[in-house]
Amino acid sequence: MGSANGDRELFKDKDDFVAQYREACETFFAKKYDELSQQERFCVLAGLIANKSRNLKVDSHKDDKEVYYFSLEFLLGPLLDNYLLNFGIRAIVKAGCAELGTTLEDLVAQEVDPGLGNGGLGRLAACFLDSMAALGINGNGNGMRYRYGLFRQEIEGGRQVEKMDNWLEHGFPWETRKSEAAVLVQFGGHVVRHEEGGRFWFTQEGGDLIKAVPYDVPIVGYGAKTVNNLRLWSAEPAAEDFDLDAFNAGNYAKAVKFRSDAEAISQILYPNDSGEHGRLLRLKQEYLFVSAGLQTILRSFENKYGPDKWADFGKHVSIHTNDTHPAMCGPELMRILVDDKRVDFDLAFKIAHETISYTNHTVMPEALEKWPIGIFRELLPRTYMFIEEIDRRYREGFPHDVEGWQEKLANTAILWDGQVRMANLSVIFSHSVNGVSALHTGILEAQTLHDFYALEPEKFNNKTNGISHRRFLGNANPSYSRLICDVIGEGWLRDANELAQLGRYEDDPSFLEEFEKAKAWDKRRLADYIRRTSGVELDCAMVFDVQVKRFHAYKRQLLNVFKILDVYNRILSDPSFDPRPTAFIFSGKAAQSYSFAKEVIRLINSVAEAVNGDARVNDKIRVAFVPNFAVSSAQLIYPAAEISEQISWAGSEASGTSNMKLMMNGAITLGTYDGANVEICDLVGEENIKIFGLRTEEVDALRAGGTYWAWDLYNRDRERLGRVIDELTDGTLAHLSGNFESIRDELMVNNDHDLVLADFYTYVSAWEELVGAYGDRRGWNRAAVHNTARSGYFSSDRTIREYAADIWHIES
Ligand code: 26V
Repeated sequence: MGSANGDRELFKDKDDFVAQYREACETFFAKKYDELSQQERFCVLAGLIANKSRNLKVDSHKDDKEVYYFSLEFLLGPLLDNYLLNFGIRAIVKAGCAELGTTLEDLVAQEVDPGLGNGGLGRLAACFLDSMAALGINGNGNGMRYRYGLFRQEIEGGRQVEKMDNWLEHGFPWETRKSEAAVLVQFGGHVVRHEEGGRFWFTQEGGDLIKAVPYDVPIVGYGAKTVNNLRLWSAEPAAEDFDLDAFNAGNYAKAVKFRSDAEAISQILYPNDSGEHGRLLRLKQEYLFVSAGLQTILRSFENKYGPDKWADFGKHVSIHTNDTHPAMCGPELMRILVDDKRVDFDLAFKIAHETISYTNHTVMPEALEKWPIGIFRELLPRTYMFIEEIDRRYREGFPHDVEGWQEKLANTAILWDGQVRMANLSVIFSHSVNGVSALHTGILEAQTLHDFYALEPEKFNNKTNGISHRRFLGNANPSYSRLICDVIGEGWLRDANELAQLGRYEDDPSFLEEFEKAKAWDKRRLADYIRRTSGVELDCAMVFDVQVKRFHAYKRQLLNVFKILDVYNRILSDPSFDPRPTAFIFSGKAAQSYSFAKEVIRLINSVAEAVNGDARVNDKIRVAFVPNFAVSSAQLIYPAAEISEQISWAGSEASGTSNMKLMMNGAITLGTYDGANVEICDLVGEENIKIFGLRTEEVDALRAGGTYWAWDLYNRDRERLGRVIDELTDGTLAHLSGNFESIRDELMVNNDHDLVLADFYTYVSAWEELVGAYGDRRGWNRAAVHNTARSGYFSSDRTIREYAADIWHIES
């Protein structure tokens, strides 16, 4: 792929690159290139590119309006290859590295993978940064610089073991510490009322002052016309409050406690799906990045437009809140405007409301964030007053002429039952609320947020998620990308809709053969990686059937395991059963405290051990669990996949994004009618996807009817389903580290909340039909290429264009 950046070139040619690279080695390490380790060489290369990025003047922002995307998570993944692609200098750098005697791939592999996010939500934020920069939007990220990212996962005796993620060990070459831009954030203390000449105001006195120090990462858009900024905050003590007495008494830990207390705030990333909220430190994180971000934005607005233009704030600034973690943006913006800028209360609310928008990412009731009022008020006494007053006015202004208004008010108030309900806080302070797929937005409107929707339907809109096609096809899949560029050129990297041109090649036998070769190369690459990381040997002639995502009951990795066990049993007991040889590949992390999810990981590894070591079946089926799922390993897995497992129960997965990444790489979806699977189905047509299982209405009806009974399903079929359930506890799978009583209990004692048994038969049949079709290689490859050709819609460029037009009201 050639030059995407036109006149803004970093290196004239390969020789210029080599000369600059050699020179940078001497400047950075005072050593010659040849004397450096590969890790050091990577550092110099990344530092060189990062420096150039920082010094690039922003060439064009299509609109003056600034967007700030507030997110507690930005799951960036490795950056070097992405920068090279966006600058259009991959070919030059690759050739230069070869001349220097190394491969670019090897240098790229040295980069740490910053895991500053849990999964889909954090990766979405990173994709949005890429797209905002590509589209010339003045869009910046605001988040947290965690000292330790999401834990590193190792597997011991089949079990997940969590290890510290010391991602800053070798430094992070893309960031710059901006000490001069630090701001103070106040926690605790008490509120004092002041009055003078009939005017009154409040101050927050005492408590702790924390210094928030920003680290900036330049975000270069495709073509390098736009450089935006990701600002990540780190917490430090506001002053060196060294405890001299303690020090003199030899109590060194106490002497420096002020420092560790402050730094604790940005020390770790919280897992999002363990129900571990209610932690004071998490609330501090949420407030710190909100307050520090807002203070900075207001300061720069004041510098640009003057001290009395606050009424225009919403015309020039949009603040987007990624889920409810930044929900304090509303009351905190009001607090700063009212207390520091002396803006009138009503105007301050109007400004906040005009500026702020909110994306909801889940309808799972246990996932909706709530904080005890007591904790909240004690930590943030002044900000809380704004919540309380807005809640009071909301109640007062609530229409009393609708039937059942008391219940509707109870559902939508911010404060209830001793808690601050963050979703309601977000909705009330925002001018726009969106869901992340058509189905999900429908559920928000009809159920989760229905009482809000009935009051203000125009506030609600859908923005189906998207992914960076540049990273997840361009960077991740060089073999297929090259093939695509050969036939339709490079335009698709800028405009993913151009992938539709691949439609012309769906019936071209030589193109389909080339596709199969590219896929074979990707499968080999993944098989090598799997051998190195898990010791499992895969046969690349097998179908690669992939389920990679966080482990959660609703995502039903367990259903997939049940299918594998059923296939295993049937191969053994029925000589006529001869399914297409398949490699089942899993990867993903479970939250530390989520024991059910961790047991499912152990189950997969136990099944892997049983199956892979059983010569009666292991030429038919193999199972691999790839440890430590992260953006970098994901980029090896997606390209090699042939079946994309998207099997959450209908109505549970808000959107999913691995479904899009896999589809784009030519995998066929085997999925329920859930999240964005519905839209994938619409785009590719029913003959190019395999949909199975209960629909949302059926799930609702089954639950509402109260007639679902797991034991009935068990008793009805002791041969297949019953046998699989028994195998959880009869010793069949106990060799690695014991039986699986708790999983069996979840199904048979808790009556199978996630409907694994209910969807079992339709799922296994759907899988059999799908792999049955694999024998027709031409037909399969046709469907795979068709999936890629229709995947342009899922570029996050499209998603961001929609946010820009409908929510932020800017030109892109
Ligand atoms: C959190 C929790 C916490 C308590 C236990 C149950 C539970 C279930 C789900 C979650 C997820 C929280 C928010 C989140 O990460 N949502 C994900 O956002 C992605 C980007 O929009 C989307 O593709 C995923 O479908 C959605 O789960």
